[in-house]
Amino acid sequence: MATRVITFGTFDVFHVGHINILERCASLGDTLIVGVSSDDLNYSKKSRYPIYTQDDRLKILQSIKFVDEVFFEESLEKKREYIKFFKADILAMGDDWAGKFDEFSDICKVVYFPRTPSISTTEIIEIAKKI
Ligand code: C2G
Repeated sequence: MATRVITFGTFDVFHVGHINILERCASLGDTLIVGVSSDDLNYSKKSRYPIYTQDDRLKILQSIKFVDEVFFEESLEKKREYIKFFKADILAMGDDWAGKFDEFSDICKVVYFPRTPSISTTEIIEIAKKI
């Protein structure tokens, strides 16, 4: 049976670290589903909105060849619901989240990949501010 992989993220100011994690996630199965954190979810976590709107972030993700399905992640509390709704066999995330989603290993396999070093949205924003 086809293996369905799910991952979550904001994917703001899209960069190669994002491509690398999506490529790795996709390599685990046949279908990659991406939960894109909504603008409101980001605001509730960080007290600021992402640079790119949720619609633009969704559109970018939809256009990536490794990605098959996208949806807005509206709440961090709904991961279990999303995993079930999208019938995911595997939840995969970068290792900045290592251990954080182990609670879902009763309904799917949980995998963490190493982050791509030396690149992040925060760093790009800081560099852009200085220019
Ligand atoms: N990532 C990576 N390497 C980088 C930067 C990011 O592998 N240099 C990965 C992260 O580990 C994550 C994904 O890219 O798996 C998306 O990163 P963020 O947009 O920062 O997502 P985040 O805010 O961590 O997700 O439910 C989780 C939330 O949606 C938040």
